[in-house]
Amino acid sequence: MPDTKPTSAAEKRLGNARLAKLPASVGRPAYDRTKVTPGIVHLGLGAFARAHLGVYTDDVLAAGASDWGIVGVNFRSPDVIDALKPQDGLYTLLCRENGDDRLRVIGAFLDVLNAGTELAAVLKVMTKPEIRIVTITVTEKGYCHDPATGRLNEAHPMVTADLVDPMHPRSLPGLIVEALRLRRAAGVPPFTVLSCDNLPQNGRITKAVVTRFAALRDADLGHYIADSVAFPSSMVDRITPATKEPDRATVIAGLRLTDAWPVVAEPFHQWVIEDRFPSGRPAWDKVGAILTNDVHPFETMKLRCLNGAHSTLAYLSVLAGIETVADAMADPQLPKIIRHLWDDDLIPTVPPVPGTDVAAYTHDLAARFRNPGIRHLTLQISSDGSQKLGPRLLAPAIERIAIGRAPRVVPLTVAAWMAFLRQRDGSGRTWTVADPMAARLTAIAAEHGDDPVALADALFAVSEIFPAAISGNAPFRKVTTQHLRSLLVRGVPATLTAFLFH
Ligand code: CS2
Repeated sequence: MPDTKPTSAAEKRLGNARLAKLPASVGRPAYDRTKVTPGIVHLGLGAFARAHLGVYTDDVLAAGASDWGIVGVNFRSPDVIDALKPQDGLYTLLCRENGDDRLRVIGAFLDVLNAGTELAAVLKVMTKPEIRIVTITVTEKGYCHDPATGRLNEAHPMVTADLVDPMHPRSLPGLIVEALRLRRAAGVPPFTVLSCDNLPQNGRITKAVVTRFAALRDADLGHYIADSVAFPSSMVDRITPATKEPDRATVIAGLRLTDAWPVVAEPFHQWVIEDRFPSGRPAWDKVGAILTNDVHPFETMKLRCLNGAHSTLAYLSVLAGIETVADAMADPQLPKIIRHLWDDDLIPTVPPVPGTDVAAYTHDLAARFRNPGIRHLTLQISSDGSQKLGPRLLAPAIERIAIGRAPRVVPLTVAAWMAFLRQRDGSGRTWTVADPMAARLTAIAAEHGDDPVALADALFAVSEIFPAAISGNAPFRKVTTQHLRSLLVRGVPATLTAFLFH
């Protein structure tokens, strides 16, 4: 939220003391918060974790498990800490569907800390025996990995800095390793590390970056972590657009109190978790989560069908001046493109998913994308394409290519992403690329400007994004370059018309 300035003393602020006086229509913690003790440290206090992990855990606490409260830790931005600390960690979930707004105050976060300014306190809490799980939502780029290989990027500036000064970590792997080292030194068993980010086999990637960082720091510590720490994978899902000022106004009107940073989400939520928690876990399965031995089919379905469609809609929409996913779904052509993406490129790559018909799942996704109550900005989803394209779209494209089937829509998405990197369209509209590789990618786009062949060639050469199976595939490159030329010369609607009537 841009506007988290301290509220005036006269303003009534959400907090423990005011919970009992909330209007009857507002949901609230159905348990005594003073009796709850922390069992989880959560890293990354973005809106998603508060609308997902926070809500599932609030339900668990309401069911009576009082030893699974959460301590929330943010890495850099102090804004969310400044917003939630004066509210005793409380915030409101605004759940929206078709004009139906429901408000619920979530109590699962008992405290919030800033790893940048309160590192000693963060490490102290992470070392306590009662903390049995560390959950993570830091987005794809927070793992400091190389998206093309899933391994630690050892040249990442935060990784190199943390290796020089490992007791004052700033990166995710650095912080987890230091906390595990301190626990070991104190004779405290390790916590389980649960990634809740949109990465394929997110537990395996987390284990890879954490153990590699530990090994670079100290080989023995690397072996200890590899052998004794569990890194289950999980698939997470809930569409959670960034909170905007009108959302906050709706919440304040409903609460008759100020909430500096509520979160907005759709009603749908899903969580599939690999059930590997040597030190125990909350009964998330009793409140709707699926605990399983194998997350892979679920995560493949979600990451490809939901997130892949999101990214496709995002790049084409930003180029076409369409602001939200719901608006994109009202476009005459974009929903047809997404249907082709699902039917031709993605659904055939999804393994059988227990209890789920994947085609029906995509029809439900289309309905979720149309939800008019959710103003999910296409520019928000366009961020971090260098991290997102691989797992969402290039991986299924590679699988299709391997069995001799040319992906149809993925080259169009890649072309749209390439055009998007120019940060402008033909009519003078501009936008900003947000991506950890933005400087390099936008420099390439600026250098090769309006020459689609040179632009595509230069971008396909970025091996951190494009594995050889894509960049070395002549038909994929050719079709992508044709789409790129069309997008630059004719624009989005004419390109989509040509695509659909081809
Ligand atoms: C989106 C996701 O911003 C994005 O890249 O695709 O945040 C998406 O909304 C969530 O994964 C839904 O569960």
